[in-house]
Amino acid sequence: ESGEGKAKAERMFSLMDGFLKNDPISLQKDILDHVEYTVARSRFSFDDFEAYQALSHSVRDRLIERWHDTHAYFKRKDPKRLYFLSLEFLMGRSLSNSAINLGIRDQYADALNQLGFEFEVLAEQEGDAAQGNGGLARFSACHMDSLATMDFPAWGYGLRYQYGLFRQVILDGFQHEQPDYWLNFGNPWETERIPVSYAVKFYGTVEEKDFNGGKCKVWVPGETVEAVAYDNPIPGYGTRNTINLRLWSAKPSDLYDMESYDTGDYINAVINRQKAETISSVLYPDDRSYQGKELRLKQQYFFVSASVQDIIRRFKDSHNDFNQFPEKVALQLNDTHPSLAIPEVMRVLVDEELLSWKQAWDIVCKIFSCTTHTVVPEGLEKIPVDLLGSVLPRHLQIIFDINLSFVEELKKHFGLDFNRLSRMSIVEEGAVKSIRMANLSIVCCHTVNGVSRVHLDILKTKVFKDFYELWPQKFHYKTNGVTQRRWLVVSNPGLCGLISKWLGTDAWIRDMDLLMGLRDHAVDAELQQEWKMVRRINKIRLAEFIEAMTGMKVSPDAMFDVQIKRIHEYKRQLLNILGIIYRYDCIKNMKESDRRKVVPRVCIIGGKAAPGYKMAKKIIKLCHAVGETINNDSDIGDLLKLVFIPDYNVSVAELVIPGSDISQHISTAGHEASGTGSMKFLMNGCLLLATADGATIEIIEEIGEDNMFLFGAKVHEVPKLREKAQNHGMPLQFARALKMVRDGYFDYEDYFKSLCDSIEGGGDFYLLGNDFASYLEAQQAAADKAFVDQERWTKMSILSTAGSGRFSSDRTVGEYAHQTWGIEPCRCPF
Ligand code: GPV
Repeated sequence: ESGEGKAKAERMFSLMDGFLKNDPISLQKDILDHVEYTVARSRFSFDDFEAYQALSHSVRDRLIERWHDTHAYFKRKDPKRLYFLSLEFLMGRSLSNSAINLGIRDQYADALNQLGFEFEVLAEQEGDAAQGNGGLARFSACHMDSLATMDFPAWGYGLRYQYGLFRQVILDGFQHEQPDYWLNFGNPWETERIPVSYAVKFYGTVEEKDFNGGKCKVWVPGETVEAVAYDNPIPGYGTRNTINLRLWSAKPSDLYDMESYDTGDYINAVINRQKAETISSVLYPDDRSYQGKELRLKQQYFFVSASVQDIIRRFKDSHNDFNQFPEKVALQLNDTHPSLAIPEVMRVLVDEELLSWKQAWDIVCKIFSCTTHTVVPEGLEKIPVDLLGSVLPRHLQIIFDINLSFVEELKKHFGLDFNRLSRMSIVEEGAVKSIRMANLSIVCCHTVNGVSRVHLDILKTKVFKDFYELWPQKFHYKTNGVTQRRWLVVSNPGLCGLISKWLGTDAWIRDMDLLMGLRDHAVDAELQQEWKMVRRINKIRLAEFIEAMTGMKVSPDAMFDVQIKRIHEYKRQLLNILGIIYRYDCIKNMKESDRRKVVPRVCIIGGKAAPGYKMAKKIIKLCHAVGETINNDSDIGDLLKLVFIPDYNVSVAELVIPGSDISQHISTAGHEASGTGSMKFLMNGCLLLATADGATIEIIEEIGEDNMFLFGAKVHEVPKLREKAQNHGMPLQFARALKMVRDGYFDYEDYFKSLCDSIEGGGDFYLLGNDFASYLEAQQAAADKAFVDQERWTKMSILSTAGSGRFSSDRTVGEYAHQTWGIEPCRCPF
């Protein structure tokens, strides 16, 4: 650095007066300054929402300091960086999480107290950032937290949707979708980076130009849209490292449509420009169903192109040889949604950086890896060739070229096995010729990761069998995890305090394996007593929430039995509801003496159905109809309640999970790739009622079968049982519960007919009938009996938490870093 530059920097630093201080007076002054100057309210009069705004700006200032230092440090050290590309991030609220990760939550709470405010109350003011659908999107969010905490030099990239996942409103028991215009109330966590913007091209033609004695391709676009960066700081816990989640927003481009200004129709030209913004306006709310929509394709490319330009610009800032690219860059694709990054990198390297095809291909093969989250081939994305050719003409050519050499390689390896060639080809011939994005990803990624052990088995033997035979070394699994910062520290402070007290340290917040130490105290009467107390307080909080949301009073003495997740036939919420109907019917027909032995139960169900998913919507209605009958039946009283929690999201989960006694993870074996909800419940000492599917199989290994309630067919039994289900009738209890629905016991029998038909008459694809008896057994014998023995129950609960260490996303991210990305921690000094 020049002497002049250094002098200037020193002068600026002396003016800054060092970093922001965290003593109560400084924090109070800071908050009040933000009230006055940022929120523009008088410091003598502001409400909870304004206090929340000022508070979050104050937290954000501290995040920005660390963010700057982290990035300056990364720049100086120049380690290999990971870029995590995902179309969905389900971040939820940021305030508590940020304050806790910065290590200053309690200082803020004190400072606020003296101003007459309560930290928790202000935290409740924040909206839920729902830029994603479900598990896949929460996976991205948990990974960001772990990447930051473990000091990895990583960036997240995504789209900044103006409308997040729809709000679920229930009217007369039916789901209605309302737009989630979450930015209405401002978003203090993001920073718009006006200078960081890139032009993204669409449509047009590809021309050949002479270049240096050869030919090169030039894409002449028909439309150009500007991508502007919005940065969201992600603080690690117990470290200064604060990484970045960069989300792109679409703006009209200056280059846009110059000609139309000459036509004299100025007003329409401006209105048309505005349409550019629709690209990032709304999140698609259907998880795992691909519809070949043009807007969705444009979203995917928009996000990918801006991210790739940004990554290459950063690389070129300090490097001039692309051969070093793979030593400095790893690109992780979250499912196939961002897989257009592959032809995009090829295009930039070949057409713009003028590398040879072979050079570019060698680089591409070294930098990409992906995670796949599905088990069903129907869930795989396919883009019609006509659509891709029109929106991205150059990318289609590149994909065809990649496929050409791939098919040559296949012929060498397998000979002229045409069936196999046509199954494996990136291009699907057929009524609608399309591009198989999964095949493209597998061909170009050096590693394909499944999300649990059994998931990888299914990929190897079914979904990607052909590819596994060709490249067995490419296929791996990293069992999912979730971050204990959000799912314990933020959401269950009571239990956290207890864990730290009994372990004698809070180091488990960065090292979850330490939780095993709780095993030694599982039968300690004192811990058991404290454990029960904390759990009871959480149940009371949940009961209050239920009353506020639904008007229903439930007793915290009852057993809280919870199933919260997206509504899907394979997740079998219907099995749960039919079980509840059966239980209701039993109680109704009981002698008074038997009733006294019934463990009162509150069944809680929550989740959204994709707006176009008819069966899922019927399941929501059935839940309400059954609840209506049961909850108003004076014969039943408090013995059984059924509550549907509307608008399930991350913040609701944070409240419900710590207050649950048992939770249900009851997918038909072989259908849930991993499941991550189960892990959050496990950490919080909630017992699992589950099938041996996805990650549950590995949970069993950690905590033992005795500490949970297992039931149902196993993965390998399912195909045979499916054949049998065609020929055999239903078990009696099952048929009886179903008949009540059919016969209109809960009204709406016409509406529910197709739901009943989907499981009766040999079509019981998800094997509800088959698993029903063992489901009831697990529910009654195990869960009811165990609950009565509170000592045993509490022991199981403690052992659940104690055995949850493996399911921290820190473990998962560590495995990815080491085995897939080849990155090392880069810890910014304090
Ligand atoms: I594919 N998942 C999801 O949330 N949305 C999708 O579109 C697809 C998968 C989920 C899986 O269903 C879960 O089993 C898994 O735990 C989660 O992704 C994270 O891997």
